[in-house]
Amino acid sequence: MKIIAPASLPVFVVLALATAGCGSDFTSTSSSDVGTRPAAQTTDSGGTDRVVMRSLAFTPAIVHAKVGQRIMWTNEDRAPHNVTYVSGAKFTSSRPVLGPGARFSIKLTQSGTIHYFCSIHPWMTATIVVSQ
Ligand SMILES: [Cu+2]
Repeated sequence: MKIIAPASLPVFVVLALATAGCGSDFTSTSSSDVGTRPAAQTTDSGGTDRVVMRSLAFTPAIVHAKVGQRIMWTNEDRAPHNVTYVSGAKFTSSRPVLGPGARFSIKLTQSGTIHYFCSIHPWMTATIVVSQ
């Protein structure tokens, strides 16, 4: 069964604020996946960068993108996940539970560095670096 929630679903997870102070180690993971990947590999013709939730992690953990592009997350785990805003250019977090196979996307409207995490698994942190 697949349920598509309306984009207007107001999801503000207060927990994000409680853990926002622990962001200093955001860049310490998954360096093996970031440095060697050509920029074009994660960007399709529509200007969408894709991030997967897999093995209880966001991959890639750091995405470099441009204003106007979209980011799309796909849950490839058996566990539920979510995309919860922490800091940087504001976006509306996903609904609280993205089940296996579920997708969520946002459009990047301003430059800056976005930090987000999965509030179900708070160690799942990741970053989007948005440039003009
Ligand atoms: Cu999760």
